[in-house]
Amino acid sequence: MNKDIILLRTVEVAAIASYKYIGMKDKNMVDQAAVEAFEVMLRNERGFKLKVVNGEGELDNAPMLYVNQFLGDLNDPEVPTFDVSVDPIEGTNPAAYNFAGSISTISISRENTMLQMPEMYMEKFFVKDKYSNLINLSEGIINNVLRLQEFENRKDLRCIILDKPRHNKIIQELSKLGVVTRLIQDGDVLAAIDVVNGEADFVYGIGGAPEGCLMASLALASGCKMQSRLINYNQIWPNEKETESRMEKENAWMSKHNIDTSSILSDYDLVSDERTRFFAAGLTAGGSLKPIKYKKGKFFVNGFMASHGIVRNFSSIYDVNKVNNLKPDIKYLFDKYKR
Ligand code: VTB
Repeated sequence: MNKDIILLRTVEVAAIASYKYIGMKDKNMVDQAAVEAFEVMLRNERGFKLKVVNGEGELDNAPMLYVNQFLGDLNDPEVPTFDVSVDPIEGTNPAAYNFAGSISTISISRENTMLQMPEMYMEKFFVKDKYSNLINLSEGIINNVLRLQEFENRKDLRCIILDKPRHNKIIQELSKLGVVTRLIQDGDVLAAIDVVNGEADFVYGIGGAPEGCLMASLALASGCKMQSRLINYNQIWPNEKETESRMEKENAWMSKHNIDTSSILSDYDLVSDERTRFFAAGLTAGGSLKPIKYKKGKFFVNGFMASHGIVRNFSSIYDVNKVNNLKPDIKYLFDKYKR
């Protein structure tokens, strides 16, 4: 079967599996259900191999979807391998507390084209396709916004930004410039999907670096644009116990890759493959992706896919009885994660 459909189905089923734990205040349970769904859905697939480049962490602390794990067709040396960035649940907090923002997502690209990102913060600027040639993050976000406003000849651009204390000042500045901000608690990958779907003009803010690869794939696959810059832990959390040890790891990663916190990274620096593909499904979702609904034996899930400049939004219906008859792997997950 076509790997695009397989991956789309995988994120949809991962979202359905973790639906069991929505609102139960337990981030790990939500995540584990989705992680198992990925493993089960991909283990028997033939014709391609996936190598986890950005996943749940290193093998020591992540038993599944760990960095360098291979999934898919492990027995046939002839099949092509793809690099993968995967976040079984991006936004475990919104899922655990049942507010908008969580999705299940994966992106793939040709082997050895994805940068393995450090566990680190990243300043990200993701703009709609029309602005692709207009941005330059090295000039700072305000100068970029002024340029976009001039280009549009209006001030009320629509921006999505994480509502974190670290963004208080910039949120004020953007508002003063006349930008209409939408504040989200979590989930900047979903926010980028909203830009692709035309619900906002740009996403700006400091979030996770590994998710940066997913957003880079989305930008390349949809014709949008992303620029980013790594941010040291002490810039966000100067006084934490782990600040020093995290900084050591961050700095080691950066010197190994000849990147520092002034390097502006384009989407292509993170994923050097124009043919990268991006997949997502809404769990608690929000914005342009609807949350999962369950009614009378059917799951209603919003899926999303971007590749080669083609953007697709799906409304998928999983009839539990029919699927159970036809797909033993999904039946196993439906039974185990029945709510
Ligand atoms: C979160 C999350 C984002 O980055 O903000 C996280 O909601 C890091 O920020 O979607 P905190 O440490 O302040 O939570 C993301 O996961 C991804 O960029």
